[in-house]
Amino acid sequence: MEGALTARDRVGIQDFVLLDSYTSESAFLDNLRKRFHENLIYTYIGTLLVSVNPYKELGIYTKKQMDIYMGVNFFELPPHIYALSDNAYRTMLMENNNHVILISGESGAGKTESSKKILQFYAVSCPRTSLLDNVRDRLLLSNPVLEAFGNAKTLKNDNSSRFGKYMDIQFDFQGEAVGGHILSYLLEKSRVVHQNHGERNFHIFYQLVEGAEDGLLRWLGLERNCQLYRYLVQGQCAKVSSISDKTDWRTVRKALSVIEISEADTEHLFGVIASVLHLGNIRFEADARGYATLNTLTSSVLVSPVQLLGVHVQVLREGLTHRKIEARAEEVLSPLTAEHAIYARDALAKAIYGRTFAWLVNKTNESLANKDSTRKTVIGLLDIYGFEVFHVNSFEQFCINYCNEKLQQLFIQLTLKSEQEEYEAEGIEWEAVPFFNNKIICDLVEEKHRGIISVLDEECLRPGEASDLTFLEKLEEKLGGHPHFVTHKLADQKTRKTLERGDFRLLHYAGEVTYCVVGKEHSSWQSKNSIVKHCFPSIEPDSKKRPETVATQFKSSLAGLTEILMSKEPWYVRCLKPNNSKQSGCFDDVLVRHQVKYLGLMEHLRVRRAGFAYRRRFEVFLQRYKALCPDTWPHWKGKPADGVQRLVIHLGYRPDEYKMGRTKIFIRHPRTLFATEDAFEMCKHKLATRIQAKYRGY
Ligand code: AOV
Ligand code: MG
Repeated sequence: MEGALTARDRVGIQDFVLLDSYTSESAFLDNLRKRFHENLIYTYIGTLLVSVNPYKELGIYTKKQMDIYMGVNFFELPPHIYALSDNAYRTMLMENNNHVILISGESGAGKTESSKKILQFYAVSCPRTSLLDNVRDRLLLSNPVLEAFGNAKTLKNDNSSRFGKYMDIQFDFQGEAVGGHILSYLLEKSRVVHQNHGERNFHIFYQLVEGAEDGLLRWLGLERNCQLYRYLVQGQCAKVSSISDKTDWRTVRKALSVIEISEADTEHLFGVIASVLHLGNIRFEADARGYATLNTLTSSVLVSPVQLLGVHVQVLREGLTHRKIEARAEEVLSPLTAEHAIYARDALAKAIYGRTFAWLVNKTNESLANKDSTRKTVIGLLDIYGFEVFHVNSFEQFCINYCNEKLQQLFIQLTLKSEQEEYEAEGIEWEAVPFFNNKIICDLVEEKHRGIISVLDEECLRPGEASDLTFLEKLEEKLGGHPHFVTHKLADQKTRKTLERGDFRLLHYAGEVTYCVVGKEHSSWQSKNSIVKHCFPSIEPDSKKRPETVATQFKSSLAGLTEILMSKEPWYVRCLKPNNSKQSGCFDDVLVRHQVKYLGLMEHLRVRRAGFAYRRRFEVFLQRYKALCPDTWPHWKGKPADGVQRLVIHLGYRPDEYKMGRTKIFIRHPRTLFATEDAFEMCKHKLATRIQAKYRGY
């Protein structure tokens, strides 16, 4: 019928690899947009999953949907996060190895939601023995707990992750989820004491004040009114329409008991949280010499934190108004000015909160730990804070965006670089696909002796002499010539956008960000406070070691993370944000095009399209499928490559479907492998029936 749309016209295609004009960005975008308006938020590029945040509930995450996707070949059903989860899971079982699902995208693109859907899929759909039901509940409920303490409303996202999270889900040989382990990365602690306009502190504070039972509030010395606490109102948006703090409080309470945090520990936990709120309300006055004192009114404010933290009132008073100086093996107390006392108070609040978060992650891990020592395979889930640019960007954004650079670098390494290098190494004819390698930006940040972090470290070792401005000067001196680095002096020449004196700008893979260095001294050192030591003796860092800056610690923890990720077989979910107003049904072409570009999706598609979806070493391939060909069964005596050749000819592979490399066979489409896998299953089944029949015959 003329004018009628075919299904393909209407809903687009579900794998970009099949797109006719696969090099055209506009065609790519058209397909995404078409699907988005049909509520089809998932599209593949081969086995990579592209997801566009729908900003509305779609009803595609039901138990029924999970069942549909469980155990079905990847390309037989419409694209779904469950299909990817299931594929990773079955490959893990089949090959008995570890996998990792890397979820990336900018702030608000849907990473955390994706990771929750994946976890739910594993916890709900995998085989189960009634024995371990509680493990699955704990896995699921670890989420609301860590989100309450580690997520907050920002301008980009009402539930923004303010820490990086890597979680291993452990499976036994039968494929049952039997345990988990969480690693957390750099929590944005500054939020505890300061929030920008339109942002909130961590959810838990509001949940506590809004949701806690009257008795608990009284015991904590709190009133049911967020407006009374300075740490809660700086962003002027204590209430958020999309969030119900009361309901969330109940969920968190239940979750805390499911992950077996005792009543006593829970009490202590809320005691610490409440004491942070009390600390925030402490005010200082200057005495005649300008030194900080606590006025009488404030002294009564000290009562609650003193009780809740279990420190002596004099210790807290001194801790807030004095600084300890070590002089000739002696400790001397030196008084602080009123202004510095505020820094001391805020540093204490941040440190307490940070340690509490670390404690909570530890507790959660104890509860998720699998005590059985048999070997497990794992699927790792990486959900970090996404790339973000605000009006004012500080040290925290610098760390977050650096983390995103590292993840992009890993993606490039694994999919674009090593993939192409492998074809070359294996002697497979290949036309190189050019791509932007962001290694240059990673180096700019982390390179030894000349990267930004290294300059920051140097400056931090010169207390007293160094300042924000000398730091900037050093950066200018060392990095002035770098194409991705701009300062005030250089701004005009490079981008023609002016910069404030105390700022520098990085040209990140995902866009330009201007960072403000003012106040960096206060965010770059680990605080060493005796009160914190007293409250959290077990997780206090070793004081004998040379102190490291937060940035250096973060750099090494990211290096550790990269190693973990590299040791596993990767799967990718690339999340896209359709608009900047958190709205459903609105697809902003310019915004999405920008993300498609910087995420390297076009390049990925080109490599995928021209390349091979599947590859295995000859030995491994032969070992698995040798029963399918009389020539190779039960043993192949010749070279493995020849055996594989014999095998695939017998299976009827077309010549354009596969290539023989030097050590591996490369298969173009997954469907070829699926057909082989199906044949293998049939063959196994037949063999088993034959053996059974023989057995019965005796
Ligand atoms: P993020 O994790 O990528 O941002 P989230 O996963 O928190 O982003 O998603 C932001 C919001 O978008 C969620 O709170 C949901 O309201 C909505 N959303 C995302 N994915 C879906 C989906 N599949 N279905 C329905 N709604 C969705 V950040 O942590 O800020 O980097 O740092
Ligand atoms: Mg998130």
